[in-house]
Amino acid sequence: MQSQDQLFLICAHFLESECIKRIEPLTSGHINDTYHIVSEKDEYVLQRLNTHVFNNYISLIQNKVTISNYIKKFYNKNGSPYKTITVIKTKGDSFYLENNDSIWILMHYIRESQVFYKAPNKDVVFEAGKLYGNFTYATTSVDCSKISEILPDFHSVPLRLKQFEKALKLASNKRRKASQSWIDLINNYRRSMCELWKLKENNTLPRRITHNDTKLSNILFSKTDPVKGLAVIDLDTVMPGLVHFDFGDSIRSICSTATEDDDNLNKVSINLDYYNAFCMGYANETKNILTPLEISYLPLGVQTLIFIMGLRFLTDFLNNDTYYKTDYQLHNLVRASNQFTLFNSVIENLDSIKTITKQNFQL
Ligand code: GN1
Ligand code: MG
Repeated sequence: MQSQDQLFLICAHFLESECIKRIEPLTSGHINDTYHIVSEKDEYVLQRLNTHVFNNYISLIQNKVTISNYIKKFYNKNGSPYKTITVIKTKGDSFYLENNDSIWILMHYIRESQVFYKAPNKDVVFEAGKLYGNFTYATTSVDCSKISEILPDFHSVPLRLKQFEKALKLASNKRRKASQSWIDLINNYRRSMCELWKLKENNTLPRRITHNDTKLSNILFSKTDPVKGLAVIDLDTVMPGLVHFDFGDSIRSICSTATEDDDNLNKVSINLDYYNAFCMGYANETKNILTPLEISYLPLGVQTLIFIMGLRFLTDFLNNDTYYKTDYQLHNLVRASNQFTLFNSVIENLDSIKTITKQNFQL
């Protein structure tokens, strides 16, 4: 955590002539350090990028600027009700390099907004479906070769399995034993969960611009009208990918009956009413652009993305928590258990999930 004095100095590189009134940490992210800045004129989000995770930070910032500018133009042209992020420059660059090791970026804060960590009702879920569907819609014509793959193979199950196996070999007995039931689950599904990645690798499914972190709290909703979505934020992981990554990750986050950190596994399951509402909103925006083949694999996307997150949290637990920020010793194991419980619930409800998907996309 940076001192207030240090943060004031960093802000001055972006906002030379503005008097900063308040700086407060925003603590929900697992990777970067984020702050809410209030000046005499406006409000901002200041972020210190985690350069261990994002070592290709120049490309990350370029992706952010390219995609947000593209979306802004698209929204203006089409009279969209939505907004997007705006990256603010220092005198020269879109970032500030501090002491040759910390990379800082500043964005406008979208005012009168709020985020949800757990969906409060179906209307919010429908709206979330519309916003993430609209992200895919608005970026359909972006040339994927202009956007860098800043975290190569980010959603590759084969890569995540390799990382998991390495961690398993090096893990302490205690952590390995505590993970045992999930290790068995991983081994049962390891083959079937590689299928989506194969479809990507052999170009059976089209490459699109994907957000790659489509959790509920990456959508801003209006403070005064909570069922009105304002903007999709956190464009850190925008890359070329499969639409299934974004659809699956949304369902993982938005249609679970519990948050990702909940340690009461009895509370964790897939909410089918929410699944229906999300599909409805999502299909509204995307049904003219997604191909029937893409639509037919959406349920596999749901299973795969939940599996990946369980795997990544468990791997980090086995590695003694080196990647995600944690608040207590078993935090990553709790998160992994939560995700694998959700995964089992999706498997149990797979027939209904397939039917609801077909109905909404009119297959
Ligand atoms: C991380 O840092 P944050 O909270 O935006 C992670 C995502 C996970 C998410 C789980 C680069 O995102 O992949 O889905 O945590 N980002 C990275 O909440 O690993
Ligand atoms: Mg993120």
